Amino acid sequence: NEDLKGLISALLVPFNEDGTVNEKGLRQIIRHNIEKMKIDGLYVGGSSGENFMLEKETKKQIFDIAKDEAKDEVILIAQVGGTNLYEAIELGQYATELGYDAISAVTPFYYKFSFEEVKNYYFDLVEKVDNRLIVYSIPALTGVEIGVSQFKELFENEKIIGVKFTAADFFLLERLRKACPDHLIFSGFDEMLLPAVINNVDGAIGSTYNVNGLRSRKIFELAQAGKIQEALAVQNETNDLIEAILDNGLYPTIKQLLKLQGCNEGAFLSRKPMASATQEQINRSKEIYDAYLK
Ligand code: SI3
Repeated sequence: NEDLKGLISALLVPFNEDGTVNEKGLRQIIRHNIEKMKIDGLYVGGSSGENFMLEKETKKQIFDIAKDEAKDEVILIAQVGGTNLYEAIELGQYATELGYDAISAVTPFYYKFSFEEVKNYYFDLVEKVDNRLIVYSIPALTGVEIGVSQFKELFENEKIIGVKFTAADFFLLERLRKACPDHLIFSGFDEMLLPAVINNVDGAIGSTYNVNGLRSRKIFELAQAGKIQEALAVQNETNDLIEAILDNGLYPTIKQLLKLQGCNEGAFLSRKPMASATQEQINRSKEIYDAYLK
């Protein structure tokens, strides 16, 4: 699974006023990620893609566009999960036929599923989809915590090859890395990339790599080379940016920053009920761009 390692942008999706996908803008963001941010891959259909507000056909449309635009230039991972197993299977089969390198699925949320139910969801999914799967663990949003022994149980299925680990629990990350040296671990919090790389993650998947990919790669490479203080200096700069983004509204601000970086075709709105950037947020985004990205 070496081919999946690297720095992967969780793809942002621009929407039109009526909630449809702004296809031209999306294609620009994909090209921008590949050509300017020099990322190794795209994670399509994640939180950053506002995926959990979309209907199945729109999710498929986004998988189509990303594959058509990126072709085989970078790693493509399709996030197909949610609370509907049958939809996840259909989307997983769809993305696999399109040629996606792997699928990923969030732990089912909302209902308080037992670990047995979560495990069955993943095993049912990979039984029906001829592809590798990366578990998407994000306990702060799903409420689903998975411990080391449970990850090991999931990894007993050879098609479940790793996890996108979006948590600030570095004790768990260290234990998991030691217990599962042959499985892929992707860091999920961009502001904690350095400590994750020190813990030997195989890659990182995140929203801010869409606009801050070059700096983030420096963190990765410096840390892997053991230059921790230099890496920390770049993480400090990065976190000034990420803190400003989070204070101003995560996805609306990243969309405005993408516009300022040249992806400016059509509307860059959010999918309702998520609010789009207000004029104040747009103005602040320009200040953030000037301060940290120019
Ligand atoms: O699309 C995705 O699934 C992600 O981008 C997940 C990723 O872990 C991001 N988490 C969320 C909730 O957006 C992070 O990249 C996050 O945006 C960043 O670290 C800022 O907190």
